[in-house]
Amino acid sequence: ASDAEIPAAVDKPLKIAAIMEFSTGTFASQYVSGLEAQVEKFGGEVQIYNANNDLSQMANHLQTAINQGVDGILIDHGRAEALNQGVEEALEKGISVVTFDNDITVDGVTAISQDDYSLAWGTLKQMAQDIDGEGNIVYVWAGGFTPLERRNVIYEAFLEHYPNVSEVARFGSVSNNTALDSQNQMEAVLKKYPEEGSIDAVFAPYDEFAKGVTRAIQQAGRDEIKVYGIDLSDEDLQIMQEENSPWVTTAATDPAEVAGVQVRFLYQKIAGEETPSIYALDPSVVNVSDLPDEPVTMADVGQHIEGWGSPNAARSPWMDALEAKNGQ
Ligand code: SR1
Repeated sequence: ASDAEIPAAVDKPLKIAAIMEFSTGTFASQYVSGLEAQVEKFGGEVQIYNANNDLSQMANHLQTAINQGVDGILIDHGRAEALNQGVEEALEKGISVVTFDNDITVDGVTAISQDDYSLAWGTLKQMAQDIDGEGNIVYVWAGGFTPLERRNVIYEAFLEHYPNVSEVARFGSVSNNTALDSQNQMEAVLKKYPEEGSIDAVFAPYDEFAKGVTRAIQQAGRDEIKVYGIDLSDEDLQIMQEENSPWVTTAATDPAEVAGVQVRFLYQKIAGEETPSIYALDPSVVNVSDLPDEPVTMADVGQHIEGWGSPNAARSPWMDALEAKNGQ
């Protein structure tokens, strides 16, 4: 462990609030585990507020955290129009704020992302190569979520760049059961396009979308249709590694690492250190063909995918000492 001096402001059990728009799905559960692990390593306590996809509830949760006088606030998803006012109030009261996956741009806040533009391009580039720049595709998408809006910018550019690729169907919604909804919606599309070769690929830029469409394709016996997703979890890896799985490519970062970076920026802020206004983690493209035949998990995916993970982002020298002091 480093012997760097621990700043007094973080050398105590801090109270952190995590204000989340939703907590369903394997991305969110890995993200929450990552938050809890990093805060615990620093000897703090994190309270998770889940708004169940309700933006006004999210704003209420933010207000509650401010009123409780927490030491720092993490915001996950949500939209500026609902949260800007609360964020400004938190800063006025001296509470540090770090955001992830939203469009909040208030001075003094650090906003992190997974570089959604690279995520989308990584998986779409692989799709373009696999279908040789032409074919019929299905797009799964829902508006109103900052990461999906950013991925959509790249999708629109992709369609312009590949004029011989046609979108034959589009659907999508984010709910408490996004995977099942996507499965049902994909089943309807498959009924509308029953002939082999009528659909070449699906772009499903959220793993809950990708899981659902993969199940629908498998159950319809239409394994010739390939799925290009975004995100990765143990469950996703298992589905992708099934024999002849339609889901062949995904682009992702490690959600637990995203959370770790967000917590570390927050502690840096509380310690009075300079932090950037924006920070984007570097995603990787994961092709099933790059994985071995044996089952791979999130714990060992880095052994097969070059550049996976960025464990040292937002790490100050005193963080080792703080973790050692808290027995981690
Ligand atoms: C509804 S937004 C879903 C996305 O949030 C995170 O950015 C994950 O990557 C997921 O795809």
